[in-house]
Amino acid sequence: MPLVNPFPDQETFSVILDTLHALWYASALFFMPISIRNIAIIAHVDHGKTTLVDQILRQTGVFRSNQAMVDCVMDSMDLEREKGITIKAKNASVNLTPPGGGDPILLNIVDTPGHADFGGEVERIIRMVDGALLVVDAYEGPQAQTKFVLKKALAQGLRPIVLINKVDREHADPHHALDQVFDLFVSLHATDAQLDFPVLYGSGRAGFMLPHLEDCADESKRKTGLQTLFETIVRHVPPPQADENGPFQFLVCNLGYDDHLGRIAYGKIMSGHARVGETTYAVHTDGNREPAKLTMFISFAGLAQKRIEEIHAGNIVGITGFEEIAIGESIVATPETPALPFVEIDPPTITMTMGVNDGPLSGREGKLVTARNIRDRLIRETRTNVSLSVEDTDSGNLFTVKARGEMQIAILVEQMRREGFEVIVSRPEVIYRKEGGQTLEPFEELFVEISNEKLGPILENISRRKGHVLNMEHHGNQVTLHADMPTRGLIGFETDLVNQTSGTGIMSHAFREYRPVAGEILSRLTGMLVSMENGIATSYALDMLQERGRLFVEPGDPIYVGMIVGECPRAEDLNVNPCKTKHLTNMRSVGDGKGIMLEPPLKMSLERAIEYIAADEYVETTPQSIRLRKRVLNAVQRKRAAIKG
Ligand SMILES: Nc1nc2c(ncn2[C@@H]2O[C@H](COP(=O)(O)OP(=O)(O)OP(=O)(O)O)[C@@H](O)[C@H]2O)c(=O)[nH]1
Ligand SMILES: [Mg+2]
Repeated sequence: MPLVNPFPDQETFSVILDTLHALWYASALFFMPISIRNIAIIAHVDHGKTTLVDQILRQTGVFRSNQAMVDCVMDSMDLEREKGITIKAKNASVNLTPPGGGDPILLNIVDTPGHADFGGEVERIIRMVDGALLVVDAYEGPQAQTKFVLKKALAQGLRPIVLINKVDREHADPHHALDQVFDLFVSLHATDAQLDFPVLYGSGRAGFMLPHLEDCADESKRKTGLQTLFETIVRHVPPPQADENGPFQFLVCNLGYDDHLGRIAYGKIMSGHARVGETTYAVHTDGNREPAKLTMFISFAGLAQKRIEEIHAGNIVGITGFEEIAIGESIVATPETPALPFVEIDPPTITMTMGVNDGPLSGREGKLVTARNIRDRLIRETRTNVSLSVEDTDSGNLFTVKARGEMQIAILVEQMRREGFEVIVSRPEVIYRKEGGQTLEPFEELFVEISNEKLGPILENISRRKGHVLNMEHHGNQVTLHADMPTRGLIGFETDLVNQTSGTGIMSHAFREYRPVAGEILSRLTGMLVSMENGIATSYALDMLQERGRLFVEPGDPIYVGMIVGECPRAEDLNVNPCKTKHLTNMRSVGDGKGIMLEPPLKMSLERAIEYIAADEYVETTPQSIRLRKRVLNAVQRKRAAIKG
């Protein structure tokens, strides 16, 4: 009989240890006296926010020091992991020991996304915190989104702590980065108190932040880790200005959904306290008040969430009981308690059409294909994604989606593909405005970082897109361009930048303001190879077609009339037959495909495809495929439609 080993193997042992540790940590947070600090971590994309949060979690005991932990543990969505970026803001809580000892302090941390398209997340998160860590890459210095998030933080009256991060990077210039940060504070009209910001230098990845740059080279100082940061937070960030004895007022800053709990409203208790079972009132944007019983409270404990019975002013928690609540709305004690002020966030700047896949291959791969499915999904998205809006169109099969940028749309469509949706998507267009008889369009601030030898072609590209270079800074072999460009010109610019610099150029942009329209911008300069047959692509046909341009399909791909199979250098489209087989010709067949060398097809990412297509085209997306097609599939009808305009 096999002996039962009373000692678990190493892996099981490790799981038991982790579980015990998590329970211990959660109970420590649960019973401790409540002294609170609420902070947001804000920065430009990739400047190291989520990596820093990893180290905060480690160094405050949420994870055991030797416990295995994935990098950027807060980036928990599949797409966040794959793309290596944060898309949604997320909360965590840790326990800090105050500098002079005493009761622990609860630190609520909100990690925010740095990509401009997800700026809406930052705007609403900023309202529930009392302090911010502004993370700046010591090599890149402040970038477009640094300015955006700092502006929002300063406007909210926060006094950020500046972290000059990644000092370990080659060619990092922390002093220069700090100078630029200071100038940025000044240009954003920071108050004297805000200008007097504390600065720490360090590396989030290596897990240290120190008050003097020289200390970063000192091994013994580095060993103090994030201790100085924790002390600075406790000293510099004020406890929440919330009145425990006032009437209950809760500001909804984020929404979640759980299959068992229903809708969860996350936010901050601005005043008062509440117990589970009490009846409170949701004050909706239209002024309507809806009563409901508070069914559950959720507080954060490390990365986990804990049920609690009572909530108090100043804390950040989740509340269940209100199904129809929206971000920016309040939950208050009585029908008379005033609602908290609703803060408008920046408007969407681009619009596109999304709708039912009406192509001949529709329904082969996706399960969710009807207008009803798509509409419900889009409406659901707008409830948690405040910077997105959806409108019906005259056609019941198409919807207008408004967003901050094409990346935001691409992420939504990518999520939908994974959930089993099939949709067609148009090219994004900017949202114009009429003011005093004049048409205005959105302009953005653009930062581009390229090597010197690419300067000529990039400058030419910027000017073709009606951009104006405001500043050019050479450092070593690199040059940083600061420009001003219509959002319209920015669509497709990133693809060009990647192509023109072989992937080495980086860019960032952020909305600036609406201004009079800048004039015509020529978009794609090439025409398309459009199929005039239904069938399967053959190597024989593709071999002939590749003489005419760059192909997007490969032998065996299903093809339909009106589908785009490649790009040709001429400006006009060319109707082609990619399904032609040899026996249709007079040549003797020796097996189709033998001896044929085809260039690998150009496979576009969803994001790239969306900005690549022209106004009379769609991207067709299904769980397995991304295809490009003409809006009007039939060639004759297409020609007629083009003539009609
Ligand atoms: N050299 C160096 N690299 C770092 C450091 N901290 C983070 N990184 C790297 O920078 C990249 C981006 O880090 P993230 O933590 O995802 O940045 P983020 O600010 O959260 O990015 P978004 O949420 O997408 O805006 C990753 O490849 C990290 O490994 C650091 O201190 N030094
Ligand atoms: Mg991140």
